[in-house]
Amino acid sequence: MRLSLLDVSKNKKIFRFINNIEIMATPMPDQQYLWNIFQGVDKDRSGAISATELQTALSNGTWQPFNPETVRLMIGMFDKDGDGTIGFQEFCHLWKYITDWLNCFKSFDRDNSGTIDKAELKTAFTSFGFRLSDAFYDLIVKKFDRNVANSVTFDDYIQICVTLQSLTAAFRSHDKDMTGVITISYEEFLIMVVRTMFHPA
Ligand SMILES: [Ca+2]
Ligand SMILES: [Ca+2]
Ligand SMILES: [Ca+2]
Repeated sequence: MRLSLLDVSKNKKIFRFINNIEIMATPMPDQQYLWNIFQGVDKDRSGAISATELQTALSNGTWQPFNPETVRLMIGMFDKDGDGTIGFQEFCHLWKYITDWLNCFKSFDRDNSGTIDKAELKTAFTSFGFRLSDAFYDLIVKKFDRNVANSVTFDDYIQICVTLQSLTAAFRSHDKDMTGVITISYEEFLIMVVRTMFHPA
């Protein structure tokens, strides 16, 4: 199987993405402030935040529930002790992660519509170092256009960015000679997708 995603010069720029996020990164607020938020999210006062509690607390700017895939993705990333929930220390890192993503989202939502349209998405991804065709952006917006408004909401935006980053990293791990083209077997392809796309419930 032959896959071509990015050329060499584009590949090198992917890491700028992380730098961009750092530029926009907010300083960590004090523990008391975060503790108050944590207690507000922990509705059943169990001392930990479940996927349901996190989903309820988060808003994508519409009346629709926050994308459960994005919630699962974030719990998977920040549940360091692996108990399936988010404890307070884990929450502090998660809170910062969400805030940084929100700042990133807002900075690319040029018309302040609360959603990212195709042109805004293209500007965002181009600044992250991706060079992708209009057909690709059409596909992404069509796939995530939940409100039939040709745009992407905050929760889906996180999922798109994180998934694309993971897939690009997986691609790069096969692209040893940095040509932007890889040759992989069917099973290697499946392994790449499963590792990237599927997260334990
Ligand atoms: Ca709880
Ligand atoms: Ca945990
Ligand atoms: Ca917008």
